[in-house]
Amino acid sequence: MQLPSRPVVLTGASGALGRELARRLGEAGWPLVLTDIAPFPDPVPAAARFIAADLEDGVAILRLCEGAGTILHFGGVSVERPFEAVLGPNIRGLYHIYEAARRERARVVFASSNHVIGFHERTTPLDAECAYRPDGYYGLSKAYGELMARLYFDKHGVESVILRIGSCFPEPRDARMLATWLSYADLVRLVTCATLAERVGVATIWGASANARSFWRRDDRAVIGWEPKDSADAFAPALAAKVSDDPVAERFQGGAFCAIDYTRDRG
Ligand code: 15L
Repeated sequence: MQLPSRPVVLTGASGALGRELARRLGEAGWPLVLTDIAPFPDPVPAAARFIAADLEDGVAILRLCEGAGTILHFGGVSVERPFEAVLGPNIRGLYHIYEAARRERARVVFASSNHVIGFHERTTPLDAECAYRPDGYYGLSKAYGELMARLYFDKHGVESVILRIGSCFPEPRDARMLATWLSYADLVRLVTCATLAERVGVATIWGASANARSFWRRDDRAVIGWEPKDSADAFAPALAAKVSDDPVAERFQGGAFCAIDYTRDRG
């Protein structure tokens, strides 16, 4: 595998996806700078180092990004939380990441989420340039991140690959994930292509494997030369009937996140 010529910072390294990326890219010999507010629970790969940092500490983020060519931004709050809990890591923290990218002329690979469009109905197929319909404060913070990517490209030429991740787990867990699942192996290939592609501008890509039931269609994957190799389809016999008893969760693409604190008339 081709190696990045400059160090690659990975935020959120101690989270589930961060650990997978650290392991797989570390095995390939990538020059990684791993960071997280939580300790890194695994052995640090040979060509990597781990630096604990809080995304809210702008000086620490600038320091650990020194010399970086790419920032894989997987840090921050990754599920629905109250506004005040999302604000620091996902809004101020994201600003620190983009300021570091601007200073280093680095590319950002941003772990966005399907929750930026969660309130679209499951029956509506979406292209990447569809309207934002965030399904909570978490999804809203990711939409802010996607717009931050636009701002920093238009104003400063900072390139971003926005990964609108569906459900990235070892295996799909329910009927919804037959549409939204992204395998770990497809994620690693996606991040690899996003890092190594020549020129990307701002590219937005649905982070889902090749699932026949997908809600998502056109995106910018050709820009980075990525195609998923895995699929949730083989899990359909086991999972097709695994649905919740909440009509709001079942109606919208964001699933259970849509139903959290939902006070609109359901009638
Ligand atoms: C996400 O953005 C979350 O980080 C993850 O925990 C899943 O809930 C996923 O979305 C999903 O929509 O399944």
